[in-house]
Amino acid sequence: EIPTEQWAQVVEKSGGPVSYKKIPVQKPGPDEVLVNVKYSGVCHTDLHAMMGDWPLETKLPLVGGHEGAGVVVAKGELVTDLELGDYAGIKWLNGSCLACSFCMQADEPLCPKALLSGYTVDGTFQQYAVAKAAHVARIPKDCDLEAVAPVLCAGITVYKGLKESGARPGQYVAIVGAGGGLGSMAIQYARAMGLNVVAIDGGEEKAKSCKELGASAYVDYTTSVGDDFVRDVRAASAPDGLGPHAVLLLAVAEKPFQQATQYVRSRGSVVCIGLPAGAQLSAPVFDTVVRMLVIKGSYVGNRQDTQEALDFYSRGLIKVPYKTVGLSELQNVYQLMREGKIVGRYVVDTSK
Ligand code: 8ID
Ligand code: ZN
Ligand code: ZN
Repeated sequence: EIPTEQWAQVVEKSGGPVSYKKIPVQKPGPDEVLVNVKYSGVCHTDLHAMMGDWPLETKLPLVGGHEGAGVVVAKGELVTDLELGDYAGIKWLNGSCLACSFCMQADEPLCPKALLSGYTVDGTFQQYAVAKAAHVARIPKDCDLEAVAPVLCAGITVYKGLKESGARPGQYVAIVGAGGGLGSMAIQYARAMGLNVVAIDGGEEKAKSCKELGASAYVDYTTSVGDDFVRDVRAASAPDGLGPHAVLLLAVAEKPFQQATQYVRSRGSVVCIGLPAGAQLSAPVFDTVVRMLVIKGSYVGNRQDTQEALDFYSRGLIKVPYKTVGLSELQNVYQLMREGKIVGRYVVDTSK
């Protein structure tokens, strides 16, 4: 009953657009599963991949997508811990060697042989996608596949980033890009982890959404600028006015990466997660030294982070707004994303 052909969105050349067409269904290798992807979230990374924004080449032609939630419909002979009919999630890290020193220490996103869904291997903007069984997310049967899809990249990534920030319950975290896909998730994970959230983004619609999701304050970067911006973020953070204990940078713009060290609290951490094309990071050495700042990157999550992030979802702690459209409408989603008009996440339904 697995068809030989299926609908997919294919990037034929760097810069796009995507074309909606029929392509063959792949067969899983010995250590792989074939997942009938029901829903896939649309991450800004998918737009970067189509545009060729980053100093890492994609495969071409490319099927993007890495927040795919679906059902296992075939598996290779070495796969013993997943059954046909199980719910599974295909995430950014499609596979890794499991033998290098990074994999051995549960840093598998750093594996030099990592396979990336929707980038170096075909991803989830198709009805049937292949992934290494070791890395697919085990999704509990009582989960709604549509709602859980954005957890598979956005959720895992921000949860890991919050852990990497070192912020502890009761402390303040500034989330930059809080109204977008990762940002909306970050507000909810931060709240569930007992943190106070200062949301930073632009516009009234995002302000409303951030507050509904649990941010205690919102700073609009389009109206609060320069020294005012630094003062406003600090005023909205801890009552002592000394700034947030951590900053999660999720925006797709360089400027906020330059600003964060100005308002973060002394001994605080700045965690870089967003990946604006060609951006540079710079910070004054003097402040970094005498205020003992930490500046670091955080990249998706490992298998344990994945299951923990899903567990927060299962416990009902993560309810992020999403809109669902047919897979055939993916190019329109990219257009809205480029214009910064998306509040929360778009999810595509692969059946239409
Ligand atoms: O593992 C990783 N590090 C990882 C994983 C997943 C995604 C990194 N990413 C990267 C993506 O490739 C992308 O570069 O994180 C970035 C954000 O992805 P997203 O959340 O999927 O993008 P979005 O939904 O478009 O949200 C971006 C938000 O940033 C705001 C926009 O208004 C939007 O809400 N923003 C911008 I653009 N400039 C801003 C500024 N100066 C800003 N918010 C505050 N200040
Ligand atoms: Zn992503
Ligand atoms: Zn490895």
